[in-house]
Amino acid sequence: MSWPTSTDTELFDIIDAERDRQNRTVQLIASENFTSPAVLRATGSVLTNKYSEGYPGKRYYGGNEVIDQAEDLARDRVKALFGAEYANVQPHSGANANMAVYLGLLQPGDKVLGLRLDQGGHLTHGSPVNASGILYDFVSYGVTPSDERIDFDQVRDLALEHRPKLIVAGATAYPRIIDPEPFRQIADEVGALFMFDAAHIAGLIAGGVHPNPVPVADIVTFTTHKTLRGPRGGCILAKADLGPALDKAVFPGLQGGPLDHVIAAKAVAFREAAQPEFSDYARDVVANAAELAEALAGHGFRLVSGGTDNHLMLVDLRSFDEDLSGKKARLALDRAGVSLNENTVPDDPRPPYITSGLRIGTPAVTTQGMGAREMREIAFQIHRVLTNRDDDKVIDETRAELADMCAKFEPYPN
Ligand code: DSN
Repeated sequence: MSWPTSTDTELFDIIDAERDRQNRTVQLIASENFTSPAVLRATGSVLTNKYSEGYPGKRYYGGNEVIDQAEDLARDRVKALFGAEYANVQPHSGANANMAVYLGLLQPGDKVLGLRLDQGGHLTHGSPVNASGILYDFVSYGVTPSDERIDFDQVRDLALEHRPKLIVAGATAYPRIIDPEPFRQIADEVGALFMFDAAHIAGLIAGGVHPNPVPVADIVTFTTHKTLRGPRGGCILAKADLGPALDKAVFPGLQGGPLDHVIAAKAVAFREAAQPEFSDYARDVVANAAELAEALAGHGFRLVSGGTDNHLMLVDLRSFDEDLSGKKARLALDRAGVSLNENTVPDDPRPPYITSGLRIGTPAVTTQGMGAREMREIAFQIHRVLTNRDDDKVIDETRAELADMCAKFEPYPN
C-alpha cells in the first residue's frame, strides 16, 4: 500500500499555528478545555475508519467486535462515574443529546419549561431560532432580578399554569450552583419529566464539587469537552426505563454512524475523570474562578449575581463603561491574547451578537496549572486592556506579558 508521499504542509502548518496560539495566549472560554494526550491519541486513531450504525451487539455492519468493546467500555465507565442506570455515548454534541431527548420523549408541540437564553439558558432550551423552539412549545423561566439566581417561584408558577411534559434545568452562562432538588419537586407536582443539562458542569459533578443530578433527574445530558476535559461530543444518562426510547432517538432518529474514535476518546476521559486527581482539578477550577471574580470586582467590574460558585463568571460591563459592549471588549482582548466570549447579561438591552457582558471561565487555565497569582494577573490585564482599548502599545505590551506568563504553563509543549 502506498500513502500520498507529499506532506500537507499547508494544512499541518495551520494546526501547528493553532497549537502555538493555544500555548501562547490565555484561554478563558468557559466551554473550552485542553484534552490529555491520551484523549488526543484516541481521537486520532484508526477507529475513525469504522462504520457501526446501531449499538453494541446490534449493529447494521460487520466487523464491529472490537468497536463494541470500546463503546461498552465508554458506557460502563460513564455509568460508574455518575451512578447512572443507562448511558448513550453516541451523541455527536450536547445539542444532539438534547434534541434526542426531546425526539425520544416528547411529541412535536408538547410543552416544555427551560431557562431563557438571555438569562443563561442554551439555544437548545427552546430558543425560537433553534429546532427545540421550532418543534416544541417552550415556556421560559428566568432569574430573580434582585439576586440574579434562578427564580424557583416562577418555575413553579409556570409549571402549574402550563403543565409541561418536560422541565429542563441547566445553563450555558449561569455562575451559580444549580440545585436539582427544587426542579424535581416541581416536576413531580405537575407530573413532568425532569431533564438536567449538565453540559458546562459535568466535570465539576464528576469531581464532586457540585451536586450530582443523576439520582434526582429522569435524564441528564452533557458535553464531554467542557469541564469534563474529554473530546468534543455529547452524552445522555437516564433512568433505565427511558433507555430504549432514547437509544432509538439517537439512532436512527437523529444520527447515522457513531464517531467511534470520539467514543473511544470519551472512554479515556471518563477514566481520567474517575481518578482522585480529577477531584483536585475540579476544586481548583472553582477556586480559580472565585479568585478571578474577586480580582475583577476589585478592579471595578460588576459580576452578575455578585460572583461565582462554579467555573465561570459573567461580567456586566455597563456600570464599568456604558459605551463598551461585550463584543467590543472581546475584540480588544483578542488582540491582547485573551480569548473569551461576549455574552448577554440578564435582561440585556443589547442584542445577542453585541451584548453587554463577558463570560469568563477557568477550566482551561486550571488544566495548564495556573493558580491564584495568575488569576490576579489576568484580572489586572483585562482591566488594563479595557481601559486602554484604543492604545495599540498597551495592547501589544499586554500580549507580550501574557505570552511570557503562558510560556510557563504550555499545555502542549513541542
Ligand atoms: N453554549 C455554548 C457554550 O457554552 O459555549 C456551547 O453550546
